[in-house]
Amino acid sequence: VASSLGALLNEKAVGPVEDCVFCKIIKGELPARVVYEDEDIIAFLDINPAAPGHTLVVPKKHYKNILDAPDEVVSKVFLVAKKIGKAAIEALDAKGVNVITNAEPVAGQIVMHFHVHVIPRFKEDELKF
Ligand code: D5M
Repeated sequence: VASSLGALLNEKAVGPVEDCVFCKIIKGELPARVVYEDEDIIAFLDINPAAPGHTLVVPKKHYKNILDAPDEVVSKVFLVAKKIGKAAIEALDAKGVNVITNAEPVAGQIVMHFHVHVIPRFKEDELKF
């Protein structure tokens, strides 16, 4: 009981967060160009793409960022990111991908719902990360 109680108290997921733009997309209250969806994860095109096909991979449960999310959620998100990276190479003829996540505003996090960026890279696209 102690360990399950401890686990419950450490559970950082919260219900849909009002004013969270990604929670709204997940609830279908805001449009998104969805490229992948399963029970736990949704992935959609970034509204402000750094490169064509720039995709965000997002857990459906709200966690603030990678530091707050349980390991299983982090694993699932990155496995989907890998799948999307491979799809970008196949479908868009990208030559590589950046897979990145920002945690906390000081690191550039703007949307406070955990997400991973998959950014297809093309020869000589001159992006800097
Ligand atoms: O990146 C947050 C990212 O989220 C940023 O690249 C823009 C993107 N964004 C914000 N609102 C939307 C909507 N409505 N659809 C799609 N993409 C969106 P961060 O890592 O927090 O700096």
